[in-house]
Amino acid sequence: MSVPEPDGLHRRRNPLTGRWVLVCAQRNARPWQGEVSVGDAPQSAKYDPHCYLCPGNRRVNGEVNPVYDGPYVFDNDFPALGPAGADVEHDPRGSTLFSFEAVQGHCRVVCYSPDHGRGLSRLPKADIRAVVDTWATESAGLGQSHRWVQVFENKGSMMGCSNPHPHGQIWASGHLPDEVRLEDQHQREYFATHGESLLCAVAREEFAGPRQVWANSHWLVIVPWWATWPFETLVLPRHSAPRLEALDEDARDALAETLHQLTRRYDQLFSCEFPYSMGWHGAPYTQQDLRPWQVHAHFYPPLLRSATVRKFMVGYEMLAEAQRDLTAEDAARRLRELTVPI
Ligand code: H2U
Ligand code: ZN
Repeated sequence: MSVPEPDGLHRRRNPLTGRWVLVCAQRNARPWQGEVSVGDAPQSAKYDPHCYLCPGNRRVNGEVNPVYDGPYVFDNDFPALGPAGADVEHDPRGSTLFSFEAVQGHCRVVCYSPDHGRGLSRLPKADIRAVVDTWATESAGLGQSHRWVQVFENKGSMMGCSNPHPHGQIWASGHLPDEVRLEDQHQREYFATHGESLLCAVAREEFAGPRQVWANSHWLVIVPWWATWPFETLVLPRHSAPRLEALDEDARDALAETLHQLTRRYDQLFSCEFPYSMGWHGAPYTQQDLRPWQVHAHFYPPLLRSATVRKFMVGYEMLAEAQRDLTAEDAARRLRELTVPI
């Protein structure tokens, strides 16, 4: 049984990270005379001759993209991570105050489709499925030589996306990044105590509950109990699946349908190209025991009240803890009650 909405001011704990969020539902009614951001204009052209990512066009470094007809993946021309730097080793002698370690990694860019004007929310389901397959194949490939493979997308200029051509990124690294280290630790601790995967338990408890946005036989979309961003969602498998590449054909088709449902609902919510950062977390590649882990996607959209008014994670959030202005249950209900055109 899903836990109902608590009354009044309270804090909620995120069992994946151990962090807390302060929930002050009544604050969303406060007057707003601050920044009103300008939303992105929808891209209507299928092809833009000036786009670095369109098929057949020249990228910044001079390389020419092939005339691709499905997802297209290439090595990032400006990678944040590369082969191990010089001979910097983890050096505890550095000092306990100023320690450091060498990092090694590989960065790729994934163009979702040749169509410059169609992001995930506008792609047909078969094309979203092709993106799912690409994420899975790339993760498995990079996972052979990296401990962590981070698949993600920054959508919209509000989230720092550098180009409107629908695309995401993959950063693989030899180290386990901080956010994931926390999720790994908490999922393992939960499994050791309860003998069940934490996110399997969450999916079971939340199915058909007040925080559900959408479900099919394989997937569940919820505004998590511990959401910090106003319309944050978590995409969870309803059956055991530690990584994207473990998903069978049916689960991948069902995921394409789920992403179609979620991203279309997002666009409808404020009648705009809904911005977000999203990404996938699955079992780290050095992990022997995969049972604690469930693959899942986090969607972190910045918008609060309209296409132009965003939530700022500033003063209290930076200095004390996350705080949200509407409850997870309200956000879920608003997303759930939208109808999605076929
Ligand atoms: P973002 O929009 O999330 O920044 O992702 C775009 C990435 O694409 C960015 O990391 C890369 C940028 O380095 N890129 C290339 O590798 N080549 C190009 O010609 C343009 C952008
Ligand atoms: Zn383009």
